[in-house]
Amino acid sequence: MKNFISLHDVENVQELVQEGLKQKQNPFADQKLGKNKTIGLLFFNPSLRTRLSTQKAAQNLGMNVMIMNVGQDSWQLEMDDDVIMNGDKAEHVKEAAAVIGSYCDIVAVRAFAGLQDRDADYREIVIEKFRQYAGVPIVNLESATRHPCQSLADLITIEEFKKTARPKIVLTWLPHFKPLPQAVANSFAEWVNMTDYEFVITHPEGYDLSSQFAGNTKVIYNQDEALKGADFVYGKNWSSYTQYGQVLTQDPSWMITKQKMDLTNNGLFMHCLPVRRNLKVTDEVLDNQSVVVQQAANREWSAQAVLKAILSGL
Ligand code: SN0
Repeated sequence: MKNFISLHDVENVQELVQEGLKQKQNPFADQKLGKNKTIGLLFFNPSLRTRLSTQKAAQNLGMNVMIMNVGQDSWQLEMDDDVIMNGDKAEHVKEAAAVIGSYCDIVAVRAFAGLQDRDADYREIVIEKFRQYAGVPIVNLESATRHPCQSLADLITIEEFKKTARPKIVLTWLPHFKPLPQAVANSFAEWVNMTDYEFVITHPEGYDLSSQFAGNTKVIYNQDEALKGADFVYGKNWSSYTQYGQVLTQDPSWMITKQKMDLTNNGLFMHCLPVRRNLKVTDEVLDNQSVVVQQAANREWSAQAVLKAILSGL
């Protein structure tokens, strides 16, 4: 694999899921693969799981790891071309990405959506600039529109916990007071649509995801209706795509409760984390009917499968 920016970089999703499960069984089998290879992890935004799981995965493969919080530890980077750099950004991404790339065999980047300008976000300016100028493979650690490392871990988790060959998966919008990116929901929809699982999306009116990601997925605006018979309830808040970046409602009736889970087929709650308790989902569900910790643990194996695939092609 050359880069891991989106699903489109993956030749065979099921093979990558199986590779993740294989790495989990035997984490140090490929320790020689990454010897004397260096990965740089660049964070334009906060991270807990992504940072630690990717570092751990790289170390399991024998790699050296360098981590930088861009803009805090380093100079702030200018992304636009043809600008007079007389503001707060001291360095252009052209030089920064090329220099970082000269120290690294793989560069991994986290850069969330700004949620101000839909066109700019959906053009994926930051990760595309790194792809253009770093000169080495790029891994997406959540970009403006996607979070593929998360989606791979999600499919690994579903593979582990599914009780039938074709489980019913419901992606449900959850309430939140802050505008959050669509990236996790976009990616989840994109990846689940690569499987033959039954898949339904539910959200209030005005929260339709871009058709680029939702494809032909059935959308049900009544959450109770959508949850019926679900084996997995994948919760996430996102801000509006159509009224870009807006919080259109905070309707608390969309929070996942025990009563909501009672509509499912003894379903399991999933969430990428961080999750705000009793705003998006109740304590009761999170403590008794969820696999969020197992899902987060699988981020290590998802990252390891991805890094192994890239290292194998170097
Ligand atoms: C991010 C998001 O994309 O929704 C990262 C998820 C992996 N989540 C948040 O920013 C949550 C922030 C909050 O205040 O709840």
